[in-house]
Amino acid sequence: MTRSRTKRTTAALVVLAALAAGTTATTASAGTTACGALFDDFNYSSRTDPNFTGHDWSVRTGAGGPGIPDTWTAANVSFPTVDGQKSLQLKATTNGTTGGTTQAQVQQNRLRFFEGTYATRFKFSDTPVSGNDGDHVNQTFYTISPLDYDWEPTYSELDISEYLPNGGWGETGPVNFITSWNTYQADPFDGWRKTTVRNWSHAGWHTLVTVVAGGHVKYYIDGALAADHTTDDAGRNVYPRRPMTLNYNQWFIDLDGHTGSTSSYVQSADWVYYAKNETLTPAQITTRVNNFRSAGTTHQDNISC
Ligand SMILES: [Ca+2]
Repeated sequence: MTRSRTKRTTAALVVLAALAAGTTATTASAGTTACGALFDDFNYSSRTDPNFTGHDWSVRTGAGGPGIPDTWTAANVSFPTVDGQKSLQLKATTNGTTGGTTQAQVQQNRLRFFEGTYATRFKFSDTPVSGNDGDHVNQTFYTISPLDYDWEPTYSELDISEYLPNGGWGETGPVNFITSWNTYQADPFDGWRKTTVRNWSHAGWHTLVTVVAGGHVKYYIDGALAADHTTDDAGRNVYPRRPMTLNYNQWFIDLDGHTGSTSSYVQSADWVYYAKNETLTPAQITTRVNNFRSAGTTHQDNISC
């Protein structure tokens, strides 16, 4: 239960901030027609590149969780070339103390991600780039809505990947949690959701595809179906019920695994794609991304509903 309490609380704050900025939520229903897509090859010079922020991305700073509170650090977001591909890279570091910890988060600001197909090419890391291994770091890609109040019935969240290379949340080895949410209460934490646990190493590059259509949330990793979620084990709907934001973050679920001086972990995303209200196969996603690249297109955003 410790697992999600801090996470949920803060994620909601982030989205509420987006709402306060004047975002308008829209609604959609199953079976609506396709209405555009977002593609980003993360071909930016830095986190302050005006094209990056101009494409409706923001870098989180300041207070709140999940993980170690108040450690969100803009400098931990960069755009290096990773294995030959310009990528969005998020770093998290810790020396085992709250004051010596930094975490990173990037998000699409507007609540416009709902039904359709999500995809990203993501590099998980099992080991730190410097320092001792063993920290309970969490490498993520997810969508989330506000929670307007405890047990709010339209709350929606898809944790497409929460990867803990050193375990945690009851696991002692590398584990990838895929979770679809119904709703929750923040304090004391209690929540309703469906989780698929993949307790083996996911180190390296993987293509994560999630299809949200017709009451099913289907999660694919490297083209293979990893989970098909409809309800939690008590029959409560975990299919999204409202538009969400799109997010990456890397954070520490606790500092219990730390030894030595500072350890640094990185996660990378080569590209992201979202086709609104459109059901695509992993192979179709690959074709579309290849077409963008053949055309020299590093970013396109024509989501129109
Ligand atoms: Ca790229």
